[in-house]
Amino acid sequence: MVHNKQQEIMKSKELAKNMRKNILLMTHRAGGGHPGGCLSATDIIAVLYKCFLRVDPNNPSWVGRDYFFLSKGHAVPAQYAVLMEMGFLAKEEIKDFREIEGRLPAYPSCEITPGIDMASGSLGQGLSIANGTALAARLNNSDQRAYVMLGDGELHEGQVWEAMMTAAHFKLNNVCAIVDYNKLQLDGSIDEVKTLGDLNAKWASFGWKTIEIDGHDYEQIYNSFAEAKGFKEGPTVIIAHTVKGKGVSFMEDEVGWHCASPTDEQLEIALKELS
Ligand SMILES: Cc1ncc(C[n+]2csc(CCOP(=O)(O)OP(=O)(O)O)c2C)c(N)n1
Repeated sequence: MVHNKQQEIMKSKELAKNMRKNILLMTHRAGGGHPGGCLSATDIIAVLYKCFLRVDPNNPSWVGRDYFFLSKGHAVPAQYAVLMEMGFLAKEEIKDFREIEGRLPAYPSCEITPGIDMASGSLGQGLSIANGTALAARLNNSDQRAYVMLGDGELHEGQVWEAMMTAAHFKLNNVCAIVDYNKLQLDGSIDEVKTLGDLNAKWASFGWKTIEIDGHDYEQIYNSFAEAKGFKEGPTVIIAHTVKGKGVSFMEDEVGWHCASPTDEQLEIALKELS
């Protein structure tokens, strides 16, 4: 892909704005979902899809595609929202979120939704799957890349740390993990539930290249993906400091918005703020 960085960033910002609105519309209509963790991840996902992920909306199963695994699967409205912006899904499908009919189940399904490559919702598995696809790409002499987004609370799962060792052992330079480090879990802060300590030092000691960024700063997001792509010696993790509920004043940093849906009145206020 040839990039004009500033133009790409501007387009990504526009895309993220639409994503945020659609995340709120989906969770409002369904009366459920996880808006907080969607909104913290939105800017990163927008830049990834708009500027780096090699995918084809007209051929979602294209064998040469890059992979994006949303390991924190409860945030799937953020992925549906970007898939709508990219043309994998129609915008009218917003009404189908969490409905039995339609293609937008409450948790990601690779059997139902075009553009989704992993069933998730049970936390902890995405990095292992990214490793597997990255190894397969290597065996096929393909330059495909595997991106995986993990929640900070998700890092409480032991499987993630096994997979971290695996990626480093095989020097999987085509794996890029992103930690959505919003400092909140399901019902409390990360530090209350189980502290992660010096996260950067931990990933580094497991053999990963680490890049720490502000996950809402577009220059930093863009540069981190570019740097990860250029790093050839092993896997890279982008530790992205984010704000849960980012973009909607009354949702920001509020653990209660982990799993909740806005009322009619809250939706109206939120949509105004986002405009
Ligand atoms: C294996 C597993 N254990 C517990 C849960 C319940 N659960 C759903 S979301 C969540 C909190 C995850 O926190 P984090 O990864 O930080 O997500 P974010 O704050 O980014 O939404 C938990 C514990 C789950 N989905 N899977």
